[in-house]
Amino acid sequence: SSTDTEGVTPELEKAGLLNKTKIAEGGRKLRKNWNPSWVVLVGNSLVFFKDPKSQNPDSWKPGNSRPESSVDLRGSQLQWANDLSSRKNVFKLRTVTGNEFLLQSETELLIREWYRTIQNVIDRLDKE
Ligand code: I3S
Repeated sequence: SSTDTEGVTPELEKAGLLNKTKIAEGGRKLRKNWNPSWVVLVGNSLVFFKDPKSQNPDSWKPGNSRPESSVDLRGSQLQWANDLSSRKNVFKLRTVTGNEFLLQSETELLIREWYRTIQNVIDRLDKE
């Protein structure tokens, strides 16, 4: 918005509702717990919100809403992971710190767009 100081607030790339479960923490396997999550891709981070009130594109802005967690995409890896779930349209995101998440949508086009957009950010960071 016009009140942002230029260069301080990173660019919002994408936001939307996906199903999410964390399956590993620091390389240690976790029990799955699927939940809907409002996912926001901003700058170099993927930010997760669970509060339904957070489900609008402004929620990522500093001070507007408290994220459940956030992931630094630098050095992260994406792969399709239909072998890791009975659900369709699933991919796995693995961070450099060994945290692993599955993200899923009932809508194939939507999950493909998320995959492509996140991969583009990872590729851009790899080149820096
Ligand atoms: O990969 P898994 O272990 O078959 O994943 C399923 C289980 O985690 C299940 O929970 P409990 O077995 O802890 O009750 C979940 O409810 C399922 O959603 C998991 O499988 P899917 O295929 O939905 O990712």
